Amino acid sequence: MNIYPRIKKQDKEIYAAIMGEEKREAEGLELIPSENYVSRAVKEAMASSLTNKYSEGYPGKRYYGGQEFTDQVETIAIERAKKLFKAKYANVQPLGGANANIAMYFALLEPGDTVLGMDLSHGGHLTHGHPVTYLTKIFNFQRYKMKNVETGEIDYDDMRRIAKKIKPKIILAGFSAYPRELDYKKFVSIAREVGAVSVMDIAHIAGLIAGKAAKNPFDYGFDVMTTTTHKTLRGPRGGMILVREDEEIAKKINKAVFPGFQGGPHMHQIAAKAVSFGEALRPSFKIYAKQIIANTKAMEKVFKKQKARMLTGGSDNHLILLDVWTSFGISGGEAETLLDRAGITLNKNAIADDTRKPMDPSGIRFGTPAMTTRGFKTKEAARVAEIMIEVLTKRDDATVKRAKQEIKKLALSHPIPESFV
Ligand code: DSN
Repeated sequence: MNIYPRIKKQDKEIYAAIMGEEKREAEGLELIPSENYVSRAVKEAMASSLTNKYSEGYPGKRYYGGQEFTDQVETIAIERAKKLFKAKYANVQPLGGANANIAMYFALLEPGDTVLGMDLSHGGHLTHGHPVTYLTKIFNFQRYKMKNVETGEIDYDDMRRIAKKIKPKIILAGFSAYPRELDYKKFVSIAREVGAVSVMDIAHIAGLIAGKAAKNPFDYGFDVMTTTTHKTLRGPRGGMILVREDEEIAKKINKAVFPGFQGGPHMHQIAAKAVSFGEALRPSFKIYAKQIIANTKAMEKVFKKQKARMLTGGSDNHLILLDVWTSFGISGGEAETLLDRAGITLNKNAIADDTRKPMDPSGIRFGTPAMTTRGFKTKEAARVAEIMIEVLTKRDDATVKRAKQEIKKLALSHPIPESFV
């Protein structure tokens, strides 16, 4: 566990909350597939004096003086990002994934233009055009879906038909709750057929791509990738935009990020991104990325044996979407609360064609990036799945209590690592 002597001395309230979170993370099991644990080196960068500096602009072209070291930091982050993802251009300034997507839309579209993206209920993301976002006041979002929710196959014929009809300016791939790999070739060919820019939001699987455990959309001709840096990639909270090769697109994206949307970049975060990219460039990160998928497969096997309903029939990546309503007769919200009491943190999630409401849907979403960082292998991952099934099936206090004890033991015997090098 980390200690914070100065905060302890100076601010008891915040210290207590931070220590509460430290304990929660140490003793519980994090199964939210978009979360992870960063190294101490990444935390040190985030806590550095770089937080003091304003650096509007880009390396070599800033609006304020005193940029000798911030330029070094941002240039290193950019170069490492380019190498990790085989990109010609990288913008490491977006403050988060939503910011990255918003800047990308404004860089590539005029108001009223159309984007064709994955339906949220079939695995897409709020920023891919959900009506609750302000983006939909400015751009026109149309959706494609899965053809078969039991296999996860996307309806590419329908996507092509819609694309030809509506002539989108962007064809958007990517997801926050989809457990399969996409057919990148098909996306790119449809985008080229209708003259759209192909964009993949890799936020969830960036670490799998960087670790070469998943295909890189740039190898199939995608034009742009947006991402967060804090999920499978195991960096600090933040965003990034990558461009395969088009200089004009890269220029537009830089302009949209700053001055279009953001002010001064958060240089301490950018330094932390650079440190985490350095970690991801090491051979050990490939082993980590492969293990994430092996651990998901181990969990998948247990749920398959139980004949539980997984959306798309299972998973090829880091996450599983389980229909707990059909499989165990409880709602996603109830399952989330029950498992939380057993020390397992995950999230309720809508499933494709859900008959229940978004605030208490039929599914739960969970994954293996954080447990894999803790050193869990397939044996431990499978055991976690067995414990989940026991809790979801029996649901009595004694079972939950027993599960919590075992989860705590498992967690404490796999402490969150301080270093990955
Ligand atoms: N909140 C992230 C997730 O959990 O997938 C996406 O924004």
